[in-house]
Amino acid sequence: MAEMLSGGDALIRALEDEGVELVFGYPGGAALHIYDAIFRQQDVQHILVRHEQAATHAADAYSRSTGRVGTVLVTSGPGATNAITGIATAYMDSIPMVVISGQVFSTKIGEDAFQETDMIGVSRPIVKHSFLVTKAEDIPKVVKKAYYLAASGRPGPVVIDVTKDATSPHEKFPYSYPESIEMRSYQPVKKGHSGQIRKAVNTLLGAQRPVIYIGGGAVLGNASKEVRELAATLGYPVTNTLMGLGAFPGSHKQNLGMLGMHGTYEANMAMHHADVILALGARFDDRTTNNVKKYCPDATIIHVDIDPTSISKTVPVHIPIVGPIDSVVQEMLGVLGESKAKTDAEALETWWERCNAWREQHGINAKPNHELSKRSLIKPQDVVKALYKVTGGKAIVTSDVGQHQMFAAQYYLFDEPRQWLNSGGLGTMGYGLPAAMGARFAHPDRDVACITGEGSIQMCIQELSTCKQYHLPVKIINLNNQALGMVKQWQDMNYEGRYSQSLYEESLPDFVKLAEAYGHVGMKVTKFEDLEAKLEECFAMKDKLVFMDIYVDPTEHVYPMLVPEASMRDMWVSKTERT
Ligand SMILES: Cc1ncc(C[n+]2csc(CCOP(=O)(O)OP(=O)(O)O)c2C)c(N)n1
Ligand SMILES: [Mg+2]
Repeated sequence: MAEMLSGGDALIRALEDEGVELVFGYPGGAALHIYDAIFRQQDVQHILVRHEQAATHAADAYSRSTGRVGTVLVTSGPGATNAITGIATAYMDSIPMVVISGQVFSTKIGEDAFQETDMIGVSRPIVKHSFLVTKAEDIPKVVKKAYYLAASGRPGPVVIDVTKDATSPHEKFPYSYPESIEMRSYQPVKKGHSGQIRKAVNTLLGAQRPVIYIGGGAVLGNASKEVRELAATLGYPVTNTLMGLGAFPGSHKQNLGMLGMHGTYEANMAMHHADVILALGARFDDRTTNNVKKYCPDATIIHVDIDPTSISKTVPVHIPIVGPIDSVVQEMLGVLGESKAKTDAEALETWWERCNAWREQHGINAKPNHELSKRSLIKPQDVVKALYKVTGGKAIVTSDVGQHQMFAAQYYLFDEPRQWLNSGGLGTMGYGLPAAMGARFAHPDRDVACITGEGSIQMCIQELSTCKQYHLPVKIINLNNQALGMVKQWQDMNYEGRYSQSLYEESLPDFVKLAEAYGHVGMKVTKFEDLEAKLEECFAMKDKLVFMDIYVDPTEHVYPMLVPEASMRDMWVSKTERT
């Protein structure tokens, strides 16, 4: 006979049956029956954060670093609205997540009850789907559907808003968890169109100046192995988006590096001059295309994506293929294996000569202006390079948003997918520290470093307390330029150096003391000579959270930088040189 459970107990049991190990959350009135159910069991562990935004980022990073669905639990009203930024962050980067929010009694909805917010309405544009649950017996089916929707097709966040009466301990129902779920109106594509795949392979084989352009979809779709095999088979240049870093190894000689706004010179030049572009799980976001009217004028574009609405959304595509990247690329490899035609070796050699010339001309390591560190202030680029060296390139790296983020993406070479965790689409300052927590929960044996800025870290700094409670020895690498550096860079370049609200005067906290106040270790670094040794010391403290406050050159800019509204070959490559 089925066990009789209350809605609160059923919710937690359903999470357990779904295989959920960790829930990041924060309690409150409307969610208290659920929290009582958590207290009475051992299987689902709840992590108490210090702000609901952090719960969403931690769950998001748990998901990004493992491929599993992250889970969040918050109360109604302010708990739910505090989670909104994290839901939007996950939505923009297609991260599978389930957010359970408490809601006022179903009888009170619409009465402006205490802590009532229309969570379904507020979150509507930033969720893949949402459910309002007012009856306990609906809980198991809704949970099953929510996890299926979050993880399948193009992944994304799903909200389950549960009224307090639906979780009442006084009303019980016979519990059973569905084994599978059928949704007639929702059928994600499982396989690409074979005719289109053959057409794409023929186009690829005929290419003279090809580029393989890899996006976050290749990471999310676990297609890294297939993508590597395809790149090896074809021998074509590869570029990754910010979200695609690690899907193809950063240190591989075929990798031209990241493309886009702060992409490498060689990647952006290769894209602009390409005659065939194979986009794999990349969505032609404006940070990677620049002006779409001037985008890659000679290219025939092949676009593989799980989401049909991503095709030709911003840039018209010639050969669309809707399907999972791993299976489509597998099929491409099969067609390539059987094909009598070969790649054009001569054309490819000429093309590689051009790509390599671009690399030598303005490539990321062509003229390291940060060599200057040795004589004066530490250059931020050098910090990332030193971090790469000290961690052997193996750390899971989270980041925030700003110059430090771009330096991290440019100089830490990610060889594995799910190693780089960052808010690409929404660009959420405050993501880095809670993301490091989520990653460390998922990977207790790995080094987790958060490359941040003194602006971003202050947006979720309270999580230092969560790190204390759960003994999370993450390493915070604060590139302290004493400014909202990226804002300041734009003001330098476009507003004649009028630093409107991008400086803090003398108000920054002493981060070393701050870390100590939370029970952690703080270290300040101001000299280049000390940098590597201090980083070694930091990572040697295996069981301690270390906050490294590293003073970097406040005048440094991130380059290359695409010239606004121009094509991909139009870049600033230094403060004074434009292509
Ligand atoms: C929540 C949020 N607010 C505002 C911005 C706009 N913004 C982008 S970068 C940046 C400055 C970041 O400063 P800091 O974290 O110190 O990094 P830096 O650029 O100095 O390395 C700002 C304000 C944002 N991305 N996110
Ligand atoms: Mg800063």
